[in-house]
Parts: sequence; C-alpha cells; structure tokens
Amino acid sequence: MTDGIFLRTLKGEATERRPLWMLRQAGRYLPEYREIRKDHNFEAMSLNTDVAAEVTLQPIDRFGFDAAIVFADIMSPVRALGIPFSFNPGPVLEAPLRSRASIESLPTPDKAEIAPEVPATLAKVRAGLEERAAKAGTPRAGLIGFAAAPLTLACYLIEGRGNRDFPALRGLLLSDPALFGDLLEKVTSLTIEYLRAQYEAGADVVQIFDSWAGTLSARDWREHVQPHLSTLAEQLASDGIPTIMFANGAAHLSPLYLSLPSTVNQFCWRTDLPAMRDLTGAVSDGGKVLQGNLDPAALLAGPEATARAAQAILDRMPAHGHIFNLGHGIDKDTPLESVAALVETVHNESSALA
Ligand code: 1CP
Repeated sequence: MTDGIFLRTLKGEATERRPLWMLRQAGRYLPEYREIRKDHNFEAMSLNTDVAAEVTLQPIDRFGFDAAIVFADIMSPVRALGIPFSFNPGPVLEAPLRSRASIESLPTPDKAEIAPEVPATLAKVRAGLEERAAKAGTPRAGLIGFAAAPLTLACYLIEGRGNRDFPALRGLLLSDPALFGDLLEKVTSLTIEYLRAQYEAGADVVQIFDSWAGTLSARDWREHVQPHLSTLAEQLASDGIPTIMFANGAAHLSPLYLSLPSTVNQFCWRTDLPAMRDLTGAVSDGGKVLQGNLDPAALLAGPEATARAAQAILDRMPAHGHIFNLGHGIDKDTPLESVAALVETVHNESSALA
C-alpha cells in the first residue's frame, strides 16, 4: 500500500491535494465526543486506552481527516514525575515547583513508566487506521503523537496553571537561572524518552507543542530555552523520528523556530504563513514543510466565512509542502457545518502538482 498524502508530505513529496487535520480535532465540538464525555471526565477518558483510541478516531470517521492525533494531554507525562495535578478545565498543580528542593528531587523515570497509556493508545489507533485503510482500499491516515515543548511544560510546572504572562516562571528565571536550566534539562530528557516511546508504538510523527513560546524576550529565549529545545529536536532527528514544531504567539522568534531541525513547522493564526514560506524557501529547494494556520475564530463565524478564510490561505500558500491546519485549537462551540465547509474547501482544490 502506498503512503497517504500526509506521510508523503512529511517526506517532502508533492501530492494531489494538501493534507488536512485540525488541532484539538477530538473534542467537545463533536456530539459523539460529548456523548462519551457525559460519563467520564477527561482524565478517565485519556487513561482508558479503548476510550482514548475511540475518541482519537472519531474525527477521522466523521470528516476523513488525513491524520489522527492521539487523545492525551501535554500533562500526561507529569504523572511519572510524581507531581499531583488535576484539570479545571486546564491543568492545575497542587504544589507548583518553585524551590530548589522540589526541582532537584524530581525522579528520572524509565521510558516504559512515562504515561504508558499513551503509547498503548497509539498502538490501538494505528491498528484501527490500518483496518480502515484495508477495508476502504485507500492509503492509511497518518498518526501523530505529541508532547509539550520544555518551556511550555515548565510554564505549568512553575506557575501551577495556565496564565497569560507566567510571572512566577519569569521570576524564577531571573532569580535563579541555573535552577531554571536544571528544570528544563530534566523535562527535556523526560520528553525525549516519552516521544521515543510514542514513535516506537506506531506514531508516524510527533508534534511538539510550544503553546507558551512567546512568554520570554528573544534574548532570554535564546540564552535559556533554545539550547534545550535544540537538544530535543536534534536528538529526535538523529533517531530518525519526524517532528512537527508548533510555536504559538511568538512572532519575535519565528526565524529561530524555522532554524530548528524539525521536519515541519507550525505557526499560530497570527503569523503570515506565506511569509514563513519565503523565509524558509520552497520545499523543492530544501525549505521546511509548513503546517497551519486558519484562525479558529473563522469557524465560529459559520460555513461561508470558514470557506472564504480557508480559500484565502489556499490562494496564497503554495500547495507543495503545506499541511492545512488551524492556527490553534478548535473552539468547543464550533458548528459542525463550519468544519464540513473547511473539509470541502480544502478537498476541492485540485492541485496542479498531481
Ligand atoms: O485532538 C485532541 O483533542 C487531542 C488531545 C489534546 C491535545 C493535543 C488535548 C486534550 N490536549 C492537547 C494539547 C494541550 N493541552 C496543549 C497544547 C495545544 C494548545 O496550545 O492548545 C495545551 C496548552 C494543553 C493544556 C490544557 N489541557 C488546556 C489548555 C488551557 C489551559 O488552561 O492551560 C486544557 C483546557 C486542557 C485539558 C484538556 N486537554 C485535552 C482536552 C480535550 C481537554 C479538556 C478537558 C475537558 O473535556 O474538559
């Protein structure tokens, strides 16, 4: 069986149309997800590998997306560090890490101990995708594993919850940069092991979510974050594991993200994606594959607005080396008709590259 368009795009090949999937595509905008969510909280759903696999496949079955992303959370590996947290609705830690003792005493879990439910779910989803492909006689959809980037995970660990400005993290960096570096080094090692386990379980590619990439100044980012993110990207590249690097709200860092050895770069909806294509160059000249970046708010504005906004991206963004996606997660109040309009618009484009 030949590879599907998502896998071929990862390899830099031109395809008959652009692959499409959506950030947070398994979620509350789907009635079949809400049906399961009624009886289980998010944690129970992600820890039960049958439920997690089912929910991962729901958007594939309804909309025919070209890739599935495993149902888990960026906090899933944190359980292996013995740090208690809950979701309300985002992650909340009982005791944020702010002292030397709390950071130095973090354990170094083995690969097999880090959120074992996530590789187990990936294996089930992979089998489900293969079964669907065999039945339909079509290439298999891609499978994406994921983790937080070191800075983004540190944001939750130090601040204790989501925050627009992360003052505790920035304070710790300024008061004790060596301790901040120790924490980033530890979460980087944890993340490398965790992503290796996901790839070995059947993920085709792993996405690294730097949702809080824009938290620091360019200078602090270069000095205190880039070395760890580079280690992560370089280690995965040398293991032969394809990666998608997502930087949210970090226009001041775009060229630096593009320079990391990731296979694909995704930028948020604020970024001009065609300008990123100009920066990195055409894929046929060795430029990066790019993913994104429709504003999720377009879908809230209804199917016509969605189709117009999606078409504007298709018109301006060369098809070769472009994975169509949103510029951040889909909103839970998104009408299904808008998602259908997005799928139709992207599918209707008949690329000259075929
Ligand atoms: O398609 C999917 O839904 C895949 C599963 C997925 C992913 C890829 C979930 C499930 N979370 C994530 C990634 C994630 N989690 C990110 C990176 C992407 C992004 O920037 O959106 C981040 C920052 C988180 C942290 C998190 N977990 C939030 C964000 C807001 C905050 O308060 O800091 C939230 C709301 C959660 C809980 C969560 N994770 C996932 C779901 C479906 C939920 C909601 C739980 C519920 O049902 O109430």
